[in-house]
Amino acid sequence: MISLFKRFHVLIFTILFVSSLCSGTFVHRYRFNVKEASYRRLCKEKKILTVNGQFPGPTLKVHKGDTVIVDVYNRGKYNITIHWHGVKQPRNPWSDGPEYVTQCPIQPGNKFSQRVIFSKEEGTLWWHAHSDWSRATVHGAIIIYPKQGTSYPFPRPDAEIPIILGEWWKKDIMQVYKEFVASGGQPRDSDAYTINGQPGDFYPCSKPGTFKVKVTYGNTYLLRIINADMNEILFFGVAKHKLTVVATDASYTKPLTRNFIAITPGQTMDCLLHANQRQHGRYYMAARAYVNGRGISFDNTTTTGIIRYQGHRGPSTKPSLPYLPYYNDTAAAVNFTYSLRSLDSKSHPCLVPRNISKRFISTISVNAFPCPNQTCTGPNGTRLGASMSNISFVNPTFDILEAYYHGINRGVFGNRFPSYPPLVFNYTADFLPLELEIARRGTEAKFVKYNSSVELVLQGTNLVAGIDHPMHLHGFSFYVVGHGFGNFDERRDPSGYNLVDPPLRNTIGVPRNGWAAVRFKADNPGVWFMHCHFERHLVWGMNTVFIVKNGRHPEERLLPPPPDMPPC
Ligand SMILES: *[C@@H]1O[C@H](CO)[C@@H](O)[C@H](O)[C@H]1NC(C)=O
Ligand SMILES: *[C@@H]1O[C@H](CO)[C@@H](O)[C@H](O)[C@H]1NC(C)=O
Ligand SMILES: *[C@@H]1O[C@H](CO)[C@@H](O)[C@H](O)[C@H]1NC(C)=O
Ligand SMILES: *[C@@H]1O[C@H](CO)[C@@H](O)[C@H](O)[C@H]1NC(C)=O
Ligand SMILES: *[C@@H]1O[C@H](CO)[C@@H](O)[C@H](O)[C@H]1NC(C)=O
Ligand SMILES: *[C@@H]1O[C@H](CO)[C@@H](O)[C@H](O)[C@H]1NC(C)=O
Ligand SMILES: *[C@@H]1O[C@H](CO)[C@@H](O)[C@H](O)[C@H]1NC(C)=O
Ligand SMILES: *[C@@H]1O[C@H](CO)[C@@H](O)[C@H](O)[C@H]1NC(C)=O
Ligand SMILES: *[C@@H]1O[C@H](CO)[C@@H](O)[C@H](O)[C@H]1NC(C)=O
Ligand SMILES: *[C@@H]1O[C@H](CO)[C@@H](O)[C@H](O)[C@H]1NC(C)=O
Ligand SMILES: [Cu+2]
Repeated sequence: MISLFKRFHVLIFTILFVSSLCSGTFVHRYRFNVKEASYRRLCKEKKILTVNGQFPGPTLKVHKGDTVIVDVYNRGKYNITIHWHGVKQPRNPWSDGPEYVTQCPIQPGNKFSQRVIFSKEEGTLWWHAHSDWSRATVHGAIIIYPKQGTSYPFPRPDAEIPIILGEWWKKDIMQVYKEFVASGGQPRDSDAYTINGQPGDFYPCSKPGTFKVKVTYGNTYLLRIINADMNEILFFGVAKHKLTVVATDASYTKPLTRNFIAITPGQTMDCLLHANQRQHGRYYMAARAYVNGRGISFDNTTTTGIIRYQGHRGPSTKPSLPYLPYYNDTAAAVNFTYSLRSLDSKSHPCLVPRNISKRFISTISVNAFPCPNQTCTGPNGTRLGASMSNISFVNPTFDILEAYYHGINRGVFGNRFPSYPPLVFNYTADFLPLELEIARRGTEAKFVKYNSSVELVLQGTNLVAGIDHPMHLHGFSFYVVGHGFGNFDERRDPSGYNLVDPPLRNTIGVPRNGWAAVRFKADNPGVWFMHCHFERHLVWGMNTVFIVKNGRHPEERLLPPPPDMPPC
């Protein structure tokens, strides 16, 4: 099976099998050496930060409910942290990773052993750096198989094909990041998108490296698709083949068969592909951006890989390209995303909270701050920013989790993140007063009672420029119970919610000019980051922190910190 994946041959890395440790059991121990390695793409050799010299990085393979330990060694020159995206880490935010939220970064030369506790997740997730812009190249797949003795809730696929979608800059990523922050404007667009680290046939010098996979007529393949790119939502499809989505964000869905998918940064999707083309030829898989925002520049290129049927001889026939919607086709993106449903079977029930203890409404906005002498490259010389509920999140210099745990909050964070937007206005009006574009800068958390059933409505605004936002929550998956265009109406809209089989996700694309409502049970004590998964918006401050308080029983309380928390 593995031999099918030509490019994945090289992904061999150290796994030490250890069976137990005094404070619990774990299955695997992985070693992550974060270090530079040389890669040639787009005709140019450059040094990138990697894990174990691999790009994309090594795949973690576990079974549902396993615990693994990853020893992260920082052999690079920058501070780094690693996040296990979508892994809920019950009671263990200590290993979650976002810098200055749950830990101080691992400084060059240092090491941190992270305990990654899997619980309900089953399917595909991923891990990535959660400090500056390192995640552009520091990321990899996490595959979570059903528990031994159980099986997929769909016919067993003949093989699996990981598809990691990424974004590549010719320039050094730290340079791109520094210029972006210094300019106050939009970041430089990437030069390519990638499939498993390769741009594909439509970019210069890229043809020999194009990701290729052989399939056999009649077989079914499980595509484990991860959007690891930095700043764009993507459409993805395979020419002349349909994709049947069976899981999103490591939770099973009712099968949804479509010609293409839309996937935001942070999201993962398991799709079945039936190799049913009699013509034993070659077919492109392709991805390109979905962007709907006025005057927003973006990388408008297309990345491709090739599916080749076994028995096909010679490279003579030109593969065909899949149909993908136009770059600004919001109807196509929203239709796809909000057609997904939880599997909701006996063995995989949908446990959406039907009653809620608390509804929070939060506006998500791009902002424009004054800039000395209007020398920034934001609109009219402003400095661009972003916010949730008009608070533009500022990273503290010491992590919130340790400050909270040790009761030394003061000067690190406040508890004044509002439950409702501080100002009610027509969020989705085409033109908004310029004075509303300035947010307040701060580090404010929202405290939540243990076991409460939380509803969070994320309301997009058109301040500066409206655009879709992929909002991600750490420590939980949430049920996406509703969405709509315009302004959320608290009296009317909840009656339209799906409280039967909404999809369970960790990242949801909130549509431009609209809102999305999610629900989760706050049964995981800890400090949990919430943020837009567009890296530029994260840097600008479209973030907040939920602090779920301890419950009464010992098993409802935070685990103690590991002995080797990185110091600040
Ligand atoms: C992006 O590329 C498509 C297809 O080549 C083209 O139709 C479209 O005009 C381009 N859009 C922008 C904003 O460059
Ligand atoms: C998409 O962009 C085209 C121009 O490239 C424009 O004519 C069209 O109105 C846009 N569609 C939407 C839904 O914004
Ligand atoms: C959503 O897309 C599907 C498949 O293309 C189509 O059949 C359906 O009519 C669309 N629904 C809406 C509301 O546009
Ligand atoms: C939800 O709340 C209503 C009214 O407070 C109550 O009658 C109902 O039993 C609750 N349902 C559940 C599932 O807790
Ligand atoms: C802004 O411009 C004034 C006048 O040209 C100049 O004196 C001042 O140093 C500038 N300030 C900054 C921060 O560049
Ligand atoms: C830039 O300035 C012009 C003219 O005052 C104004 O119409 C426009 O809305 C401003 N744009 C932003 C984003 O501030
Ligand atoms: C908000 O703005 C939109 C777009 O301009 C408009 O259609 C709508 O009527 C406005 N809503 C209210 C309540 O003013
Ligand atoms: C956000 O807060 C700032 C500072 O208090 C204020 O100037 C601005 O109008 C507020 N904007 C919104 C949309 O609430
Ligand atoms: C939390 O909920 C669980 C299951 O619903 C229950 O067993 C437990 O007692 C609750 N704990 C608290 C502190 O409410
Ligand atoms: C690296 O992290 C340490 C500890 O938080 C901090 O003091 C230092 O400024 C960081 N270095 C950079 C380049 O951000
Ligand atoms: Cu965003």
